[in-house]
Amino acid sequence: MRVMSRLMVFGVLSLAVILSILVYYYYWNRPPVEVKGAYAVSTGFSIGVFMDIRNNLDSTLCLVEVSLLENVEGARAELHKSEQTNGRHVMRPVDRVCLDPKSSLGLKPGGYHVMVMAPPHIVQRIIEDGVVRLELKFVSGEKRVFLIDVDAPLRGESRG
Ligand SMILES: [Cu+2]
Repeated sequence: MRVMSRLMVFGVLSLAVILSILVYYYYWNRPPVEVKGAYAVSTGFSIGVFMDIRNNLDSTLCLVEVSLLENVEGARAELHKSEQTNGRHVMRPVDRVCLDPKSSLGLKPGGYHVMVMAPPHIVQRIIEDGVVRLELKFVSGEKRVFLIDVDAPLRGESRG
């Protein structure tokens, strides 16, 4: 019995140590900027790219530039915001998207998004491997720059 209870104490202590290490890595050792759940939707004339961004810094973080990593001529990537204006769905380019300290933001249909624009045959070439590759440039409140590569798998096509 005494051996059993010693084993149990040892087990509980080991578990506590392992849990502390896990908590440390997940919460205190998080990367400054996290991008998750990226996906792309093609209309045939353009590609919308959507994702979740997390700012783990203690300062504001702004997405200031998006660029296509694929080696194709004649395509450009822009940051857009979709809005309802007089009951109509419109989108306009924005020069930055900012996140408060320790906050998340979803780039999603109907809101902020990345849009790749190109002639249809170039759009076809970009999506033929099923993935849209982007580089995102972030600048933090204390002027640190973060370059993050994102692979956005194609999630179907829609016309219009
Ligand atoms: Cu757009």
